[in-house]
Amino acid sequence: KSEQTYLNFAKEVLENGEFKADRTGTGTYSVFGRQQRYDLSEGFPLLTTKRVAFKLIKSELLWFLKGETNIRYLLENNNHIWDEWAFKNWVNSNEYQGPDMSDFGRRATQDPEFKVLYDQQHQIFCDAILNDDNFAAKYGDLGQVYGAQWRHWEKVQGGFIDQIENVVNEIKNNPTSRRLIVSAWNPEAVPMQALPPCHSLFQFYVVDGKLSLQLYQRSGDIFLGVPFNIASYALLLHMVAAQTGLAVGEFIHTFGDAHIYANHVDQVKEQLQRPLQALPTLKLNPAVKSIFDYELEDIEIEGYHPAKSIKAPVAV
Ligand code: UFP
Repeated sequence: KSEQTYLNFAKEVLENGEFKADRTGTGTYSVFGRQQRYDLSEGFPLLTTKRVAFKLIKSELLWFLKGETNIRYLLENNNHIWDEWAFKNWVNSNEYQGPDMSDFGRRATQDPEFKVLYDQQHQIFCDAILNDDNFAAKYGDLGQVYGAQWRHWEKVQGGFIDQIENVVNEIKNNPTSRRLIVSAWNPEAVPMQALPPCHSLFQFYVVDGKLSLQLYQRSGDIFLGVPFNIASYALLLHMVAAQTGLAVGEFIHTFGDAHIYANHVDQVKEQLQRPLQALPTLKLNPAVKSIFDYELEDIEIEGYHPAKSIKAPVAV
């Protein structure tokens, strides 16, 4: 049922989405203002109609929760989802001596000769981040991304706010609160950000011993981004529930601009044809006593038997 909720949403956007130009120049079918509810007691909402790389979701979420903003941790775990943002800072710096990498995202998908050059430079970049501390400090740090906003929000008068620690304590001590909010949206930072937070804000809710989480996502790429985002926040909800002694309730996914890129339409149609499998279950190590102490091996997904992945170009 959970997965059908996502598929129905994708189908509705294919049918009713308005064609809308977008920042990336790709074009999208888009709707504004939608909401899906996933009851986590039905199983863990990791799609089975295509393989979703849970390993990457896990290491990215732990990276956020550690308050890390340097991609080195991700690279150590073979996670390359944030590379482009850091790579861009390097190739735009005057220390960069290699071939011209301007507009590398688009050119790497369109020009096979350029792709070879890009892959080489990308490899050099990753090796340097992993092996050279100074290089990593200079070019691996993404600054104002989720890890910083969640764990050390900079106060105007100096000092920092740890929103995750605060919200976990509030859930324990004051579960009826209507102020259980973590915000990543900082209007002061937005003009400096290459990617202003897609997950602008989330709120927790406790009733009947169950914890629910609602996310407001300002912009969602339904085919590539959203399956990741659902699993990531469902995982966060499980972890916070485990650390506050609550059962899992619902993950409620609320959208601003929800869109299917024009070059994902065939892939979405293919996915809609596929049969559903039973959802997997999530196992968290019960010995972990703090939301900040989870490591990769403490988080496991069981009974995941997805159909094969479906390739699609990422809009950059
Ligand atoms: N996007 C997601 N989920 C994410 C993420 C990005 O769907 O977690 F980081 C997509 C939404 C949009 C693009 O297609 O990336 C961001 O572009 P913009 O800032 O123009 O909304």
